[in-house]
Amino acid sequence: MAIPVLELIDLLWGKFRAMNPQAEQIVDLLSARGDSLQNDHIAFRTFNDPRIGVAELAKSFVAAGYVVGDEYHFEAKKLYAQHFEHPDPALPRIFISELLLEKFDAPVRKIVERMVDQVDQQVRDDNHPLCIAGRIWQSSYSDWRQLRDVSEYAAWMAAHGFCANHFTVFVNALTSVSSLQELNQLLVEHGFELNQEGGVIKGSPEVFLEQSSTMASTVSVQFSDGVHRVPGCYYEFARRYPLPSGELFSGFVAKSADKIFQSTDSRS
Ligand code: OOG
Ligand code: NI
Repeated sequence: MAIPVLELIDLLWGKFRAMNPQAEQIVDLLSARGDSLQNDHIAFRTFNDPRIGVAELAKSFVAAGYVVGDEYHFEAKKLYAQHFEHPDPALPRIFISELLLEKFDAPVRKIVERMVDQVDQQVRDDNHPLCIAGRIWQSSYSDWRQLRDVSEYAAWMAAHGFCANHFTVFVNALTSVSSLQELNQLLVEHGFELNQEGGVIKGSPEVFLEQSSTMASTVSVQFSDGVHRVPGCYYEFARRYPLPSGELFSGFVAKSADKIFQSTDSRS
């Protein structure tokens, strides 16, 4: 029997919260204002190696009834992504991206291959889904730095592996703020640092989606050559607008997502 998807989401949330105290503080802040939070989506990252690619990560969600919604291309960041949605609107969307390894030179591919070769296919089954497996490889801080120079995304993967990269608050369901602007202002007043890339709010009502996110706070990671502080996870906020059909837009906007990825950029 596979882990029921709600249980899986709870487990993912528990790990995300432990790694990202910001999230807990933001939940507390909004709860104290009478809001209970709904998740718009949960995002995962991976490499396009067939052993661990988008399709592999999506397995536990597809088994639970999720279907592919749309796909997205990020030329400059060398990424490809798909989103998945469930017929039950109470379940969050799932956004999974993968780094296109063939677009990197041999030394970079070698570092990633050394990590992916450590993934034990034997321990993967319905009860041990890849999406929650954590960092199932040894990597060094020197690998991290080398990867960071060509792709912040690759470095993030080397440090953290498989976990929720971010959860996303569904802003439409909040009652204590009436816009994403108002939520952002509240967060800034409480000392949270927001991703400013391309403006705090990515998207607009015209593209039926507005998004903002915190900057990932740094966390200590045990690398094979010592403990180092690197960017961890972040929290995102999304407000959706109705399409001409009256239905809320359910997809993602590549131009906005491109900037949201930078919420885990290192700043030193
Ligand atoms: C994903 C960034 C894109 C969105 O909602 O557009 C995204 C990531 O940082 O892995 O989550
Ligand atoms: Ni997102």
